[in-house]
Amino acid sequence: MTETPLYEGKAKKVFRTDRADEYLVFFKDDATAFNGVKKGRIESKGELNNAISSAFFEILAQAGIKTHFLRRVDANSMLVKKVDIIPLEVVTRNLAAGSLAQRLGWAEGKALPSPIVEFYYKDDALGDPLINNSHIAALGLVTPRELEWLELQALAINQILRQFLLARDVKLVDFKLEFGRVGNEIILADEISPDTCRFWDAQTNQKLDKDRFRQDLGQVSEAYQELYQRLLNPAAYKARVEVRLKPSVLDPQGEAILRSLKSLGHVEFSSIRVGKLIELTLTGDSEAQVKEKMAKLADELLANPNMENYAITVEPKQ
Ligand code: ADP
Ligand code: AIR
Ligand code: ASP
Repeated sequence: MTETPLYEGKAKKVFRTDRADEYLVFFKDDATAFNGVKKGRIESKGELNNAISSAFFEILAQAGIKTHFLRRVDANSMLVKKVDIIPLEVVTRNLAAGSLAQRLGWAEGKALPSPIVEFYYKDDALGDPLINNSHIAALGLVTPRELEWLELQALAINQILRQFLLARDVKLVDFKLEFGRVGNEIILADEISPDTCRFWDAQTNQKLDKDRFRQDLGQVSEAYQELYQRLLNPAAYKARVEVRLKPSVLDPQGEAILRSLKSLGHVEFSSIRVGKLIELTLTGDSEAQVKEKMAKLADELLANPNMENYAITVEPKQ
């Protein structure tokens, strides 16, 4: 590793490593807002954002999302795959806040009927302007197909993070992603942290992100710390396993009920299947991890794979 960074940005430094295809990313305590107009420092932010981003990248990788994250190296640094960053900031929103609330005159916290994905041109000199498909095509940043994929990827990531956070009593209000090219693939890069997301306490709407710095709300470092603590807590999930006989298997229990129904005069019933519903509450790391565990248990214990099919649903326990 060389001492001089290859690049120093507002929140991170990027270093070359011994390997041509890997970078070391160092998270700084420096904070800026409003395109660098407001400057400051947030105590321990570098360490916290490194830890928080690492945790999110791991959760996403478990759920099948390709990311640049390789491993956390020390308190402030992570090793990543080197990518060519696509100069697009992909913002996904679940609740109105920040620039969206301002642009459309919506109250902060207004629920959106479905998530909104926006694209901003990543260009500090221009102040990262909001752009649409036509601008993106004219700028030649990605192909229309790639743009569609980026939007779907952002929505998939939203689902994964939202569930994961809700299970830890945090609302994911909105977040910004950056993607990069490596070979002929596009993967998720940069960071996912309170610098790049809005997180609110699910009960009180208390802000646990950089808005505390932007709006001078105080307790900034404490909020980042609180968010990190919540990520570390194992969360509670409710799992439902519905077990049904395979269509080809006879269902004597069902047949008996059908006969009784008919003998009582309910001639309108013509078919029946009897199954079982198993509901369990358990702690886990993420919805994906819990689902995987339940599938394994269903195969081994809860269902008879020769005769029965099963369906698993997992949701955060509220
Ligand atoms: P900014 O450049 O906006 O001030 P940072 O201070 O966060 O942002 O600097 C980190 C820079 O590294 C960003 O420009 C980001 O796009 C870039 N970057 C993030 N991940 C990678 C990666 N895997 N490969 C190459 N560049 C990356
Ligand atoms: N964001 C956008 N540019 C830089 C960052 N960090 C993030 C914000 C917020 C979301 O994108 O942190 O989570 C939307 O920001 P805004 O300002 O457009 O409302
Ligand atoms: N990251 C941008 C900046 O540093 C925008 C923001 O977070 O408000 O100015």
